[in-house]
Amino acid sequence: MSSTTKEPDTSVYACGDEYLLRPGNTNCGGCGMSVAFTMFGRVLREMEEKITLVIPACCGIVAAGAYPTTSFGVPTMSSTFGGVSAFASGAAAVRDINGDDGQIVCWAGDGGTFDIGIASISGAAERNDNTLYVCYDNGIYGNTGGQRSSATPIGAKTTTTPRGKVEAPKDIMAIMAAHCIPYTATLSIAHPEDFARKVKTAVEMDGFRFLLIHAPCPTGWKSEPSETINLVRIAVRSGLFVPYEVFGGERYRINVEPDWMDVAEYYDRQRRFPKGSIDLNAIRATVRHRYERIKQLAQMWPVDM
Ligand SMILES: Cc1ncc(C[n+]2csc(CCOP(=O)(O)OP(=O)(O)O)c2C)c(N)n1
Ligand code: SF4
Ligand SMILES: [Mg+2]
Repeated sequence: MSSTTKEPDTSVYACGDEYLLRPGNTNCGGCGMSVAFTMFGRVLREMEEKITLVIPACCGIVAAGAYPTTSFGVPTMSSTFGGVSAFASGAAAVRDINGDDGQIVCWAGDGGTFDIGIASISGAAERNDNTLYVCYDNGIYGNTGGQRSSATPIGAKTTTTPRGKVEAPKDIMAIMAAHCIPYTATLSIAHPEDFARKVKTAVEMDGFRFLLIHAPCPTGWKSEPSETINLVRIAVRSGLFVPYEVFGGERYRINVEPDWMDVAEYYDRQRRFPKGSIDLNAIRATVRHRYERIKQLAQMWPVDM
């Protein structure tokens, strides 16, 4: 071993591994969830924070691989969809009884969060159970071949919306903030410093914390794997995805302002929006309205008061 080789810090990741998500996993090329996982793991490693993962059915748990090998460098529990937060709350209770430290992290997709797990998530949030919930939102049931979820954007063609989805996505941030939990935030993998700061902010707090990550799925979005970061960057620039944070359910802060690049740039780079399935002018208006609403909340109830 050369003198420059870094010894793995076995106190951080139980397997003594450098990685939260190891290379050689089965995720698709350009998978936004994989990028987010790696970024998330680096921040926790830097903070020397121990992690136990709780992952329901989703691409996140498929990435674990087949027993006895695994792509995860930390202890990982595979949960049912409906019980994801209940599993995590139980693990957190055991951690506390044993006097252990570290984070119990739920890592779940939009299907598991917006739709199927919402009851147990709401219960844990209402009790303010001491867990960190991370939802990677690819706006689709990716693992099962691309069905719609309630996070799927208007106009997107999925296997269950062959002509394009009609309904607008559920506002999960508003739902979680309404639980008055200590911290609720949106994260973009195109803004690594803001991403890292928010993970640190969440980790340094106790109680139920909720992070929502915009995570392109090239397979479901019919986008080029090399476009993943560009897509999330355009989403922020155009106001489609607003990086913001909410403290205690009432103090708001926008972290990256849009420069109002045209939203068409976002839609043109994906082949999941059939011709005529979207009205770009209506989307532009909705995006402005949503941004103005968050902005007003941030002006009325700023973080630094
Ligand atoms: C109660 C229940 N309903 C449905 C399924 C089938 N199922 C497995 S993964 C999945 C999609 C998950 O979507 P999401 O949470 O968004 O994660 P992604 O696959 O996109 O990573 C579904 C519907 C299941 N395992 N359990
Ligand atoms: S289907 Fe989508 S979310 Fe799942 S591993 Fe592939 S790119 Fe990632
Ligand atoms: Mg999904």
